[in-house]
Amino acid sequence: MKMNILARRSLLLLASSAAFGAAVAAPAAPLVMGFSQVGAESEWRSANTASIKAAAKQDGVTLKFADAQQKQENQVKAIRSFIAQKVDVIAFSPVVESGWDTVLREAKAAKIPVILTDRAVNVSDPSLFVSFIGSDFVEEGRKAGRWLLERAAKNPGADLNIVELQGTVGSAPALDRKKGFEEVIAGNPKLKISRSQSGDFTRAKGKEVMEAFLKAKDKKIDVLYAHNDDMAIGAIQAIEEAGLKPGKDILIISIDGVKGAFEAMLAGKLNVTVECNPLLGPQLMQLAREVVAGKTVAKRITTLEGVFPAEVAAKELPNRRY
Ligand code: GYE
Repeated sequence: MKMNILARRSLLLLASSAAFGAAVAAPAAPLVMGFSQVGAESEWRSANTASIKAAAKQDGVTLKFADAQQKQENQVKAIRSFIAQKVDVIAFSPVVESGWDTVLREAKAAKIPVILTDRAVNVSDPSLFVSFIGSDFVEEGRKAGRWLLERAAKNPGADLNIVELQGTVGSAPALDRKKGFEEVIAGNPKLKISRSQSGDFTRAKGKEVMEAFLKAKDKKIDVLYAHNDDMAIGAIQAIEEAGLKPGKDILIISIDGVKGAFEAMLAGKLNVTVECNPLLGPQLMQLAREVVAGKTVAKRITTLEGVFPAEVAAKELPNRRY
């Protein structure tokens, strides 16, 4: 791991100025971070990007930011270019979980520490990254499932047919949100997922896939579980266009807690959103400083999050920061 780059740099500067008889320390060079973002697929992602950029600015970190447009190959390219530029630290939000071993080994060989933000990776050697800062997606899925269990308990007897809009195939939040939800609803045999497909975390895809679910018409749909708010919002449009009432004819559960979800809840079209906090910037900058200074940091840093049913939407909307 790189040891205390900033201290080393200011020492060098101090030594060279001392040689000219000056006793003042020149300011330390700013920390340089290469950040590879997933893309701009959702409201959550835009808030996450804004948080990272603002925190870097506030903290005096030079940020090299690359948008991968939801493609792993673009992230690999960006990471390689950060290595070539010899940045102090690399941070990235991996679009999918697997396929990172090679490029992360290259970063390790170049002695550049890597921090994962938001999404996790599946690597054989955990020393390929120093820390992971982000949400517990399995727990978010469980929270969504628990809301439905409680709701179903108020209506004993009825079977509920659930359709699921998954996030990006192979991504940590899609895999984990599915797992957590399924684990909880397994507690009630009347709750069954009949269809499940990816909507890639976008509104447009969420709408398109929901249209296909509705067209199938083999079974009445009672519940939609969407892995993020944007897909739920897209699906709401599809449901309305099919002449049904979202939030009433079909119960809708989603995840993120973005403003758009609160507005949909106020309009009676969404029943609940599980919070996933995208404002990771300040924590990331602090962590990067500690890592570059050679401090031992926690391998896993989890963000704190709540659940917001429609009943509290009006009270909570003014407090929302994303
Ligand atoms: O839920 C979704 C976004 O990785 C937690 O990615 C993030 C997810 C978020 O596109 O809206």
